[in-house]
Amino acid sequence: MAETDTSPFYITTAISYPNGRPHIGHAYEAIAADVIARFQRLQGRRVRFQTGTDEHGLKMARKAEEQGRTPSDLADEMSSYFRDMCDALNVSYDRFIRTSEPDHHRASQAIWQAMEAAGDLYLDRYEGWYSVRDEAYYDASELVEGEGDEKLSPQGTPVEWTIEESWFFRLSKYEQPLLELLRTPGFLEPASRRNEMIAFVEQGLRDLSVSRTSFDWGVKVPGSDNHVMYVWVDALTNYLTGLGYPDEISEGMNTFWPASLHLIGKDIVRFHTIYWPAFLMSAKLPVPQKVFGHGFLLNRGQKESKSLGNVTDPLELAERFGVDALRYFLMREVAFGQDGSYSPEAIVLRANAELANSFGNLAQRTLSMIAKNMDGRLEVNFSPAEADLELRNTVNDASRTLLPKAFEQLSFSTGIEDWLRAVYACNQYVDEQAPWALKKSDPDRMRVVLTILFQQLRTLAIAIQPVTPEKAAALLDQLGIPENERTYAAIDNDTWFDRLVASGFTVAPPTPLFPRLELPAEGE
Ligand code: ME8
Repeated sequence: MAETDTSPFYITTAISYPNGRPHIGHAYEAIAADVIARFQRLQGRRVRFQTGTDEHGLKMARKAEEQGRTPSDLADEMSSYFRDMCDALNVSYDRFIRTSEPDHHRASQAIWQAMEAAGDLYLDRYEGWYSVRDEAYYDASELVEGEGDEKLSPQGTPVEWTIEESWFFRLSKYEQPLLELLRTPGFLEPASRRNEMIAFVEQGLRDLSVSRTSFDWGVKVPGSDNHVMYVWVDALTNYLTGLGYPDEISEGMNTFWPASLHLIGKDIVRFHTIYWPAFLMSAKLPVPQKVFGHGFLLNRGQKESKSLGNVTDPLELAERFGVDALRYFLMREVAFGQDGSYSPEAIVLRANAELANSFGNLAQRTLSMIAKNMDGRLEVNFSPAEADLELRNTVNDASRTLLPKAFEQLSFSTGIEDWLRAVYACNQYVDEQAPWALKKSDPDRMRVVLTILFQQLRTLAIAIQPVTPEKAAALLDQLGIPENERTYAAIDNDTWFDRLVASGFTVAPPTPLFPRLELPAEGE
């Protein structure tokens, strides 16, 4: 057995623009990051997990103006919905950061000063295209034609011609180190996103405009009071703020920087794998170990938008189908890294087939038979038959080897499928052993069979905790497993069963874990 890796693990999501309420894409990213954070905790790692809201910039300022309110008022209201969403979805963040917070202004000014000290900032005039929706500068060569002669960004958003005095960052200086970084295996995943970034750097990097003078909703540039930082400079710095940067002896920085993983969507890979590492190199800080750009979630194959009227509130989905069913669906349905689609029907089909009818039913029938036919008392001191050992191997292999290996590689759907195969093996074992028939023909064997199943339920429940934390905990409670014995390493502990029995534990008649969901009515 390999020794447990207890090293620190720092994971972040993108921080969301609170210019509206959270949508399903935000929920998807928060849930995926939470699955990783919980998985790493169960592996024994010391985890720090940060998420939050990105509150500055022109996009926020304009939205607030449209609504006749201040940007800070808009941010206060909307940011609270993002935090509520995380709480409702059981997202176990350690810090929910808001970039309007004072410690974040201090950290952003500190990294600015470090870049200035490196000689990487100079004052000039910016003349070029800017997309407020993307909060991004684009070179004329990157633009595409929209309707009429309207120019659009490569993401299809409107751009406007901008001329203003601006501070510039010497991005061009970092071409070579960035190419080396982008070619480092594992730095940017999935690998399919790598070539695009390498091509972007290879065609030559222009220095980046990093301050604005035409509005003031942002972090002030030190020593240049009429400038606020370009929103991405401060936004990216959030990952340091949460660790106590710039305090020299900050425990957070010493322990958790460089980040183990920035989890983001595919549309903001350029900011995280080109601009961000360059800022860090300039400030003489280590670069993150990995950036993963996940795919987009579509509603029945379509992008959600107000004009199509198909925007879904993730909390409504969670309320209707259950938080864990939604989490399970999102992680199971889509190969992580690729785009995926969801619909109420697809959620119901998966949740019913895999959670209610397979895992839930396995727990329900095993525990009720133990409660009813064995007075809740488990069998001790038996020698397992070959079929029992085989089942135990299958379940252990899925839970201790296959699922963790897949989750380590962020292949959640594969890992869950491995786990599900072990659930199916248990159900097949129930059918083959037919404990209801053994009740009459061989009650001793019935007790062994049900006890073996009880033990497999424990392993399966421990393994799936990152995905369905609430339901897994509810099952582990019913199985009498103490909270401090639910890590992956605990699966191998061979004294747990004797201790449980010795404690006088009995199985109570179970409460169903996953109720069967109803298919939505036509047109929903
Ligand atoms: O980009 N499916 O904020 P944001 C999956 N503030 N993911 C999606 C998605 C979808 N349909 N739509 C958006 C920003 N996302 C910046 C980030 S980080 C220092 C600053 C993802 O609110 C998107 O890719 O537009 C991003 O990772 C996150 O949601 C927040 O998007």
